[in-house]
Amino acid sequence: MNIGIIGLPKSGKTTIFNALTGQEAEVAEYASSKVEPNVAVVDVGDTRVDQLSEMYQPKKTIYATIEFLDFVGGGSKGPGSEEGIFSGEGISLIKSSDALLLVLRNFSNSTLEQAHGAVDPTRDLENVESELILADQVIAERRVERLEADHKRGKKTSQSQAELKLMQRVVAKLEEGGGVRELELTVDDATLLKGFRFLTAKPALIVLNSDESSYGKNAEVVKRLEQRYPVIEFAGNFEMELSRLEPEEAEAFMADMGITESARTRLTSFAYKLLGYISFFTVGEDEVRAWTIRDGENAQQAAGTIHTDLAKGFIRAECFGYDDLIEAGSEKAVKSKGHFRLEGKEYRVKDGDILNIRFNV
Ligand SMILES: Nc1nc2c(ncn2[C@@H]2O[C@H](COP(=O)(O)OP(=O)(O)O)[C@@H](O)[C@H]2O)c(=O)[nH]1
Ligand SMILES: [Mg+2]
Repeated sequence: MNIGIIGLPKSGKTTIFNALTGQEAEVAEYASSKVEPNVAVVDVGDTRVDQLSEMYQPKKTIYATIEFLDFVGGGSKGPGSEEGIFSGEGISLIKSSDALLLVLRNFSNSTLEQAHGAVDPTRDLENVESELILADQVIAERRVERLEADHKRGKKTSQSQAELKLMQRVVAKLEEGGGVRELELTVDDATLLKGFRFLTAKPALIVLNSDESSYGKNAEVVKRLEQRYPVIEFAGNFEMELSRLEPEEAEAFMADMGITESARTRLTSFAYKLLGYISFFTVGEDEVRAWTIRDGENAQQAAGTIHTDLAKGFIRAECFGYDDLIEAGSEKAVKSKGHFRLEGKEYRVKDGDILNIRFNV
């Protein structure tokens, strides 16, 4: 999974990026000369993986990972421009993200106040959204023009007519300030639109980046923002400091703030739920490993995430649940209790399933 962190300049994107990844990318009040995005891949902490590793004592333990991208932008002057929130290569990178994290400033200091206005996350959200919409409009309108020109020249198929109709719906939706994700689409429509990688089609969540002093006391703002996207509140600066401490040390500070889990853990479980991801595991002496798939995917698709050969030559999946294993205490006990199953291609994999794919190539 790949998450793009976006937002207005100085909303605290890099601060949040550091908090989530434990990196030390430059955080600055003033425009920085840095242009390339910050990128980090982090393990998705999962106590189930820890438990499995304990039980199997494998040579390697591999967690699922999330990649975070922190885009660098100047002012707010429209997409693609030097000043846009997605300046330069930002826009093409952001298009490859699976999901967007919209960081909104909810902290104040006098320097930022002068350059970027008083704290107003709702206004900032509107600004960010209008840039996302604008970027998509450019693409959708261009496509409509192209298809119309083709039709005028007699290059008209039932397929191109269907696409034109669909694109006109996209344009109309964006026109009214909505996102592509709000359109009701058939499977075919969705497949067609996928290729355009519209920004407003991506699942998005808001990080409300609050001042330490107001953290947890922003219920009203949160409620307002939640009408648009799911919201998670962070005290960005504080979380960034926390991510640099040893876990035991961090815990004491977290308790003071009423935070029970690290920003990374909270964001990860939030994102999994929101984006409909689940984990399955493979276990053995060599390796205990977590894999990420979309909820609803079947055993063959799950096999394919491990290796394409496993999907192609899929025979059966040997399967038992993580909870069954913990309850029984060992794989052997799972079998004797009758909780060890053989599943076919179409079996819908559940969160926490432990799979062993039998295949033949
Ligand atoms: N008080 C406070 N300041 C913050 C917070 N997050 C970021 N800042 C400050 O805001 C400025 C911009 O932060 P940065 O992460 O570089 O923003 P970016 O431009 O969106 O990447 C820096 O001076 C940060 O120290 C926060 O949660 N609280
Ligand atoms: Mg930054």
